[in-house]
Amino acid sequence: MQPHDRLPLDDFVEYDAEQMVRRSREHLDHIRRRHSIRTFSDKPVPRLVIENCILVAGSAPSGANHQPWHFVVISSDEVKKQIREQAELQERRFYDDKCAGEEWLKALKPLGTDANKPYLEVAPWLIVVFSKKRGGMHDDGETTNYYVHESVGIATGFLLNALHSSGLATLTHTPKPMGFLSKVCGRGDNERPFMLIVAGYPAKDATIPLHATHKKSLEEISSFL
Ligand code: IYR
Repeated sequence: MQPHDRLPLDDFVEYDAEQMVRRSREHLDHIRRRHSIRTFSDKPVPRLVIENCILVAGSAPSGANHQPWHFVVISSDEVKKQIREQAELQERRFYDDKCAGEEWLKALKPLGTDANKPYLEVAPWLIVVFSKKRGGMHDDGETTNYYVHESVGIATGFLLNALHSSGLATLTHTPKPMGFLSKVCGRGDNERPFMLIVAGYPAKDATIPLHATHKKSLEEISSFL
C-alpha cells in the first residue's frame, strides 16, 4: 500500500431531505432516552454486545488515525471489588473530607451523589477508557499521538451511544483522582485513565435526577450564521 492510496467511498448511504429530517428526529428521540443512572441490575449482558460497542468506539475519528485509546473491559467480581474499594476511598476524600471544595459540592447537590458506589460491583460490565500520549497506529510506545483528549472524548461518546443503542443503561464515572485505575487494570505509564463507564440493565427502581433532565435549548447551545 502506498502512503496516500485512496479507496472509493462506496458505503455512503444517501437519504433525501424528508428522510433525513425523519431520521434526525428519530435519533433525537432515541438519544433523549439515554440517562445516567446509579442503580443497576446484576442481570447478565452478553460479552458480544460489549465487544461490538468497543468496536464502535474504535471506529471513531482520531488525530492522524492513531487511535490513542485502550478499553479495559471488566466483568471479574474480584476486579470490580477492587475498583469499588479504591473509588470509594477517593470519593470519601472528595465528598466527606471536602477535597472537592464548597462550590463543586454545591453543584453536585441536585444530582444527589455521594461517596457510595455499589453499582461498581453490581453492574455486569465496567469499561475503563484509557488515553495514550504516544504509540501511533502500531502502539510502538514512541510515536507522538495528536489531539489525544479530543480523540478519546469522541470515542467515548461513540461508546456511550453504542451501549445505549444496544439497549444498555450507562453511567460515566470519574473518581478523582483516577490514577488507581491504571494499577488495578494493569496498564503502563504511557496510558492515563480517561473515564470509567458502567453498563448494564437498570435496577427496577432506578431513578434519574430531575436536574439531569433539564437540557439547554437549541437557542442556548447554538447560533446559526
Ligand atoms: N466523581 C464523583 C463526583 C462527581 C462529579 C461530577 I462533575 C459529576 O457530574 C458527578 C459526580 C462521583 O462520581 O460521585
